[in-house]
Amino acid sequence: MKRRNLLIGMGAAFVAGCQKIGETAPGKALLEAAPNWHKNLHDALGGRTALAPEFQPEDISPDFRGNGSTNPANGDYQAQAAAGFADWRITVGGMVDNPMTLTMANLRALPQRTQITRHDCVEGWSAIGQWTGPQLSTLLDAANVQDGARFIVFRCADNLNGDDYYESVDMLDAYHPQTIIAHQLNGENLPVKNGAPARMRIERQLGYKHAKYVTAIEAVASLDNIGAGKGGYWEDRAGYQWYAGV
Ligand SMILES: Nc1nc2c(c(=O)[nH]1)N[C@H]1C(S)=C(S)[C@@H](COP(=O)(O)O)O[C@H]1N2
Ligand SMILES: [Mo]
Repeated sequence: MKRRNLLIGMGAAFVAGCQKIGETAPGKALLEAAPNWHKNLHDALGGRTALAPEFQPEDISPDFRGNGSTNPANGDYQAQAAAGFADWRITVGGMVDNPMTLTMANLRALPQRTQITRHDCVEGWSAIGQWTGPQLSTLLDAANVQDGARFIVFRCADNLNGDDYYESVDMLDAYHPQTIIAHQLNGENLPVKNGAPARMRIERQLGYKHAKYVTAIEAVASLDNIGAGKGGYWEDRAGYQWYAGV
């Protein structure tokens, strides 16, 4: 099913279209995925499909700091990094018709999007960077997400204080045009501190949603049995909101 077409259909007429979208079956499912007031408010304001602001090259921060995990020590990450991530694989699976396994060369061969955006961390810092990578929607369309799927889960290579980092978004953010799997920051391969070799950019969301060191992308119907069931590492651990719209 092509939820992307629904998004394109929403476009600028989103506010006026809210009711209409709510009447269609997939639209209703998307709106029902709203678990909290913040997301509902964002929906009501028509902000869900709007683009995040994009900036100019002169706005780029001289140093994009690393936060959270900045050099994963667990698993075989160090060996993979030493090999230039030649053996890195990203799987696309769960509720999809065509599960896929991608190399970094596969990711780079897809149509690319480059965007200069501001990253906002809840710890109280922001930075502007230029990110390049394929849109997540390209992969999801190729994998053909099944009708019952409501969320996309991102698995990460790092283990932080005993728990594997992971994150999740709903289909509106998954198919948002600025949601990309970035493999470049400011025109260079991603530094290890920023999530090498690939990390999510989900530009309508706060920093902790932008999963680094991505190893797997999974379509699921429910978040209940993943981690502690709250949809992400910080959501499980510290009660951060699952919907972190900016
Ligand atoms: N795998 C993984 N992804 C992660 C984190 C992490 O610790 N591990 N930290 C998150 C947080 S809180 C922020 S603010 C951003 C930081 O991205 P940066 O290191 O590129 O600044 O990554 C997010 N994604
Ligand atoms: Mo953060």
